[in-house]
Amino acid sequence: MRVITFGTFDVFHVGHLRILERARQMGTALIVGISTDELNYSKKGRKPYYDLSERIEIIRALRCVDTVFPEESLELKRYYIENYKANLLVMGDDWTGKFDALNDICKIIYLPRTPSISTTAVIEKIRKP
Ligand code: C2G
Repeated sequence: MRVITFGTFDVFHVGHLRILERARQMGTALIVGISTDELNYSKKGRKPYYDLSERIEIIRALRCVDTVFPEESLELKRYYIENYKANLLVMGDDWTGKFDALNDICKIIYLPRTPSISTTAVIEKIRKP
């Protein structure tokens, strides 16, 4: 089973690590689409703290990750899944139901997010005097 997942993974934290490790355990290879800075801006209305090349470098270095590529648009999932020959799409449960239309080409699993941690919370905590 080749697993694919997507995300920005800005200011990498343990919630990111856990979903990647869980996704990898569900198959034999893990492919990760990393949102471009422009896609993140369109999703969240702000530039990521780390730019795409830094985020790619970090994710690529993880033991649980086999392949990384830039995710340029949310609408290109079908193309990416076919291109990377993935047969399982894993997403955090904040996306539950959003990608179900792809179930004709792959299995889809939404995993629970790690509670109480997010990139925004980390940045706010560091900023506090
Ligand atoms: N995540 C998690 N627990 C957290 C925070 C994040 O499990 N506490 C998961 C998210 O559910 C997601 C992954 O980590 O599956 C990456 O999170 P983000 O960088 O916030 O990615 P997101 O903006 O959801 O991008 O094509 C879809 C998008 O590109 C997904």
